Amino acid sequence: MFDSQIHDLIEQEKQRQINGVELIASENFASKEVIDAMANVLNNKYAEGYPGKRYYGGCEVVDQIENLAKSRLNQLFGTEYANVQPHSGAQANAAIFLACLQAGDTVLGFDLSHGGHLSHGSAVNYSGKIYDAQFYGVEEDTGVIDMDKVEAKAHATKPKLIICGASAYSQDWDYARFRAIADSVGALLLADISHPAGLIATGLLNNPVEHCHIISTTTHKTLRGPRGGVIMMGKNFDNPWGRTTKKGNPIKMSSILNSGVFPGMQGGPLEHIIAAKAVAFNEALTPQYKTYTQQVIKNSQAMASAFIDAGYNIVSGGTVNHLMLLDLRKNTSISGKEADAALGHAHITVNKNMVPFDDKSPFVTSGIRLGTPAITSRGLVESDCQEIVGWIDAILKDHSNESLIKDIGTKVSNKMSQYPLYPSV
Ligand code: DSN
Repeated sequence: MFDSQIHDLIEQEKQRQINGVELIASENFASKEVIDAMANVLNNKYAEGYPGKRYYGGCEVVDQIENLAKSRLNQLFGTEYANVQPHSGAQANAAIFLACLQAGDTVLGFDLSHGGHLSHGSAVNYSGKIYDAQFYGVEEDTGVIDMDKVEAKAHATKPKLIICGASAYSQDWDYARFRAIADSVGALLLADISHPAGLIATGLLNNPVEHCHIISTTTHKTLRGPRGGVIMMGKNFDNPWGRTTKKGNPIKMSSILNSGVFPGMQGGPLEHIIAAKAVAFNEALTPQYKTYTQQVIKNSQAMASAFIDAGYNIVSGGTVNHLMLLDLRKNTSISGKEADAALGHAHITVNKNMVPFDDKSPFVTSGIRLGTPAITSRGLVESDCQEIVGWIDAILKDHSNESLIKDIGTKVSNKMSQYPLYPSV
């Protein structure tokens, strides 16, 4: 039965995406091939378990798909272990917590209000309710993490798991130092690279693989795949808690993490999404994808420089990755919420975001987060980013001026009509 209501709403969303400048740092435009790999008969298959060890018959084909996704992911990051079943980044992290921790154990993560992630111990998330969550943050004057303070916090709180990774941090991570700190307190180290994964895969940022025991990431941000999550390990090692099989052999971490995902956290894997992950990983192995990630950073840095030249304050002073956090308190009187709404009316999509040491609530905020993965997928380059900053600046300084916003909205749509979203369709 043709569902005209849903069809029309999908069309409306498609037009919104086509006409707008998409600056949400965690969003991207997956290729048509990735989209197609999700919308097919794989949706119909139950496959609880893992390839070769399923709880359902008829898994011969999906076993091959899942194995292909795992081997491509391992090739992309140079890892030895991959689990491609997590439905999201938050569920990947939940499975890791379940596998590695007991209720009440201490975890040390990056403060959500400084740019961290909900699933790294936030009080409103399972991770902060079930575990004893401790946090490190950035310095108020620099906006950068002080590793000596991370070390002191780790020694004071003795976490079982330390997490590095963020949702809104525009500097790179010192994974080697984090590992030295983790070793000094006997903690496991998890890198959640959901945001910069694609930039790490192509060698443009520090690589956590040799330093961190476990790595999690989403697959839909800079990696430009379907919405989902994965877990990896550079090396598969014996579990550190002395757990053994019935025969007395040490249990490998691969088995413990696999059990954390299924049956610990999830039931049946989404094999259509896993197929799309495999397609995206294959794309990420190409030279074209590396060129794309290089352009993402060039665009981000062009945008950051233009904001700084226009007098704005970027938390941490700039960016080395795909995103930046604007602290609107310096030279505007607008809140993050107002900025998000005003820019949205001009078809420029951003998200309001807390800035470190924010005096406004998470629903209002003093900042906006901007990122370049999506506009770079559309084909925009540095000069386009400078033009977009000019539009944003004009709106932030005069956000009640409806005719200005309308005029910029028209310019945005005209510009984006030159960059077809799916040219082959
Ligand atoms: N919601 C994602 C982001 O925007 O960064 C994190 O889960």
